[in-house]
Amino acid sequence: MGYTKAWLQYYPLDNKVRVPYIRNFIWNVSEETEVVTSARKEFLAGVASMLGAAPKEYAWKDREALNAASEDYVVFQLNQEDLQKESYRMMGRGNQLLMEAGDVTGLLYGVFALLRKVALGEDLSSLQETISPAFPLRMINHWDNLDGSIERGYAGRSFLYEKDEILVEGENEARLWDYARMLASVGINAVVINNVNVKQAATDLIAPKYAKPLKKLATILEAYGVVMYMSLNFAAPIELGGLDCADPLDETVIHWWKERMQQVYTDIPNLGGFLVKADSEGRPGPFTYGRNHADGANMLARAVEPWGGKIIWRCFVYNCQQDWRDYKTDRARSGWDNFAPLDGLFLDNVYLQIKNGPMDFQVREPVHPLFGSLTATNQMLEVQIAQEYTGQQRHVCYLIPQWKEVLSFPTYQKGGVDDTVADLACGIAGVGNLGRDENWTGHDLAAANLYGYGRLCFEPELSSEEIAREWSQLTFGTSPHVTSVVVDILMKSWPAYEQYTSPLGIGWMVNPSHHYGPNVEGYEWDRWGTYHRADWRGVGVDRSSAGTGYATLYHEPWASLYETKETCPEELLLFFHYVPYDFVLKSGKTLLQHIYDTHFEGADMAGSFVKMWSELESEIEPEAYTRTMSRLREAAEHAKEWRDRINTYFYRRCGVGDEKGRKIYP
Ligand code: GCV
Repeated sequence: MGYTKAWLQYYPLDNKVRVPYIRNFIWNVSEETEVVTSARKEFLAGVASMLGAAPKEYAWKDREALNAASEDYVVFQLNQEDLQKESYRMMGRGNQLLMEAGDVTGLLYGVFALLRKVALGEDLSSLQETISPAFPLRMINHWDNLDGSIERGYAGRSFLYEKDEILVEGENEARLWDYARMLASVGINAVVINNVNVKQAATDLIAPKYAKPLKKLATILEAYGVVMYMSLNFAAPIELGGLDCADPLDETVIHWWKERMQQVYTDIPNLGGFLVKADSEGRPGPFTYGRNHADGANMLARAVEPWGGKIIWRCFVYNCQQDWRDYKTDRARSGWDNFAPLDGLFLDNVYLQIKNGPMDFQVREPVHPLFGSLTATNQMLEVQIAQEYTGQQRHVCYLIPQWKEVLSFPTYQKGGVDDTVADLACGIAGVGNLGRDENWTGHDLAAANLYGYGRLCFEPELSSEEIAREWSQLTFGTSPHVTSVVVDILMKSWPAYEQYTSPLGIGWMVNPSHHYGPNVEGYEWDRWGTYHRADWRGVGVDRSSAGTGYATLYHEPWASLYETKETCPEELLLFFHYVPYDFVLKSGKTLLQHIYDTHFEGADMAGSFVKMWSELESEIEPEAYTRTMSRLREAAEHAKEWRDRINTYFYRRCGVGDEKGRKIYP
């Protein structure tokens, strides 16, 4: 099946606009790596597509002639002395634009940045900028299974696997090249290719049988500066190696991993390393053997260390067999309780991957308290681009503002100076939202999350609006009307989704298992530690020091602010406190009235997205227009379902109606 070019459209530019520099170029790069080839190919194709003619190449010695004829041109070259790896600098001077890069990957990023600026119609003549990525590790985590399914995938089946085969041949190969281009165009430099829940065939990815296609996949990605990683099964010594245990301190186990890694790295020398989900949701891990997570991670880290490999170890560890009657155990605490005491014990090539919040990618959560608590451990932030709890790519929910809030959160580890999550993290991982659908992401507007994720990892200071604007213009063209409508919908979407779903940070009011749609008590009596504790008087979880003590895991002033209902940021009120329905919020409304109002307003907003989009009918390519319209309509209806279920639930709980007399089903 065909697929779109997503944001790499490179629409032909208006002939009347004269774009300086890019018609002529000098490729003053002697290195001949695959990445250099990709960079050059991208420049040639991008310019040809936008200008209708390929750029003309000149030799270094032609500069004087070009200058004498006042012809403008771009010079591409490396400058490893002044620039860091993966960085680039663009300087417009007279008739010359000098594009320099710290290494070949920086050159590739520079080319994509230049093409982006041209496509956006930016003024190149006064360009003076040096850009370095904010985080060295900028990853996508695929949750793709080898049978072709995707855990929490909302855009069709996997384009990486089918029937336990890796799809690196024929038409599938072409798609992988385009995928690598998309990633590089926004600066993503690493990909974990399989689900963290490593089961069945996926355990064998480290066995010789997959070496050949894996090597090919790694080579395709590498040509675009993307390093391949894999998720591994901690119990592989048993399931693959036939040993009787996977104890990380057992000599036979240690030896088995070393040998396996030697083989894997001999086959795929450019492999970045491994991602591990251990002792989590039924996956095996060091706890089985009475060992801790530092024992487990370090054992693997030693095995990959000779090849410069990294072990990325997830902190998503909690008791998923909880009893709802147990008010002491708090799932929100578990990541901190398991990992904070191990700070400083991990080897240098271990990276702890920490979800943005302490629960699980809800529409609103506080920032994970491990950020700011670890002082001597490599930390990575994990966000979910896949919209598991945020509408499953059937609702529009632009998540860049959420991630920006997390990245700019001051942990106060160093008294509020240089201690935001962005300051402390050395990498970001985003759970991918891609699949085999024609538009890659199911909902056309969900591609803004993937695009924005990459842009944010590179330049976190970009605003959410800027990113939305860029994405809209690159995807749909530069019509100011289209851009303004698309940006408006995107910017309103997360607040609207938050309004019509579960209120004030409490989360979890979804249908169990598939997590789509409202079910207020769906998780209330279950074993997953996900309770909202609503009764006839109020709702929320007491996580103050009088409750589970979770609020105390933060540095001041957060600990004190979270401690009381009066000082807690209201968007997180029910996460931290059990609150009576008649509690008066800063707006002067009661909690109950706030719930009613936000649900009516949010659902209305979802309805207005349909109207806003309909204005674009004649301006957007028909298939994309129709696909998007059908999802916006579905979401608008579904938002009403959310509104009515939530409002009715609370009405039935306390018997107090809406002050404004709107319809609440009895
Ligand atoms: C890959 C949540 C999801 C699971 C996911 C898990 C994780 O619980 O619902 O599908 O498993 O997070 O992040 O490991």
